Amino acid sequence: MQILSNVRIAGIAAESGQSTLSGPSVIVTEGPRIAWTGNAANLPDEYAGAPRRDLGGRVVTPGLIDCHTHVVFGGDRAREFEMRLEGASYEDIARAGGGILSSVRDTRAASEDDLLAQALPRVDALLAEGVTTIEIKSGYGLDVEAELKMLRVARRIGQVRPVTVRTTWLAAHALSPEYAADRAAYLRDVVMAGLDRAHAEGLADAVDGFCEGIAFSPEEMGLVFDHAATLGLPVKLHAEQLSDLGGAALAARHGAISADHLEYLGDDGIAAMAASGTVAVLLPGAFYTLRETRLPPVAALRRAGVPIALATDCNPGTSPLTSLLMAMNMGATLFRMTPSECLAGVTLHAARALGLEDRGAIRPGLRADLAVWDIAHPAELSYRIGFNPLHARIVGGDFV
Ligand code: DI6
Ligand code: FE
Repeated sequence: MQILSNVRIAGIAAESGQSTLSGPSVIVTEGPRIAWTGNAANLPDEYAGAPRRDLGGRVVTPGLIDCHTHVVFGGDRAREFEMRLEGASYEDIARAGGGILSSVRDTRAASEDDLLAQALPRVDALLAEGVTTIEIKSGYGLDVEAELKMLRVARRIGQVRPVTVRTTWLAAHALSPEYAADRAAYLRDVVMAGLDRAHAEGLADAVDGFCEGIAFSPEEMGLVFDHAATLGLPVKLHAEQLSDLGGAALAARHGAISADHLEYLGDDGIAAMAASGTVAVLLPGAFYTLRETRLPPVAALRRAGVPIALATDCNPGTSPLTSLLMAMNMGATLFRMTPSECLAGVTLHAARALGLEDRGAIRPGLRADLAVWDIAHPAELSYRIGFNPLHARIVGGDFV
């Protein structure tokens, strides 16, 4: 048991939606959970003897949650970035064997230890900004063994660093070259048979896919989701990133915990997501990198009461972003989300996007995953660009 004293707790006002800050408060943690929060004067006697740590009036938020990443992959795509700036199109690069398939080659060729060593600096950059939970997807293996390898590396990240890792099976990210002539066989032999293996080995917490003209159709993803349901696994979807195929509505029909990207989301998709409680995960790093101009329908999502989350989408092709604070800044500046929406987007709503009910807020009974900041007001987390005011990260009650 410990008492974190002299903290100011960042919250969100119910009526105005603006960020709020409590007066000097205490948070009592007991093991990995929050036991009590409130004004020091009301501290129950049972906690009075616990060791105290004075946090000097600093602002405390829930630990940040990056609910959409592809942080495990081999190699990088800096040369491709350079080629695009020299005039090559995405298609030119793909025809020359680059693009996503170059990441697949590098990921297949890497050992588990190599992939771990390559991913850790990216993970550490996220943790240095107060991230305490991270979702990690497969999707650069595109064969069963390489996909499983990616998720084993993801699990190892959660063992060697103080962070909760949630894993997602994303074999339906792209069609592997070996199956170019037989999509149905890819779905059967790699996506679904591999999912059975991942599930049996405890490697998959959820199932995702890329629903797009250049990837998989809603019909194909429906088959994958039906299979996920037989295993009791929650589903989510990369939907409406480059076009509107009705992916979000499909995901909502399957009770998806989230639909992600959503630049081309229309009213039907919004209504379907609102009805099913599916979280909208917006990914401004990919929007920025691809120099998209079509904005996700933030105002309509807000009106419909769809919870909005923000994530880095950290990946080597379209979002080489390892800063969740930067994603918050982009959520505000590019997408016109309010600072309090941005904060909810990387805490409470990000937890919901992962199906986690035990975190994302500061309340008795929830996990004591906290971030302590050297700021005067929570809006600063979205306002600053490229500045990291983290003072301390607390994971399961421990300062780390
Ligand atoms: N959406 C994207 O933008 C990336 N994946 C996805 O589902 C692209 C991944 C890559 O180019 O490596
Ligand atoms: Fe993604």
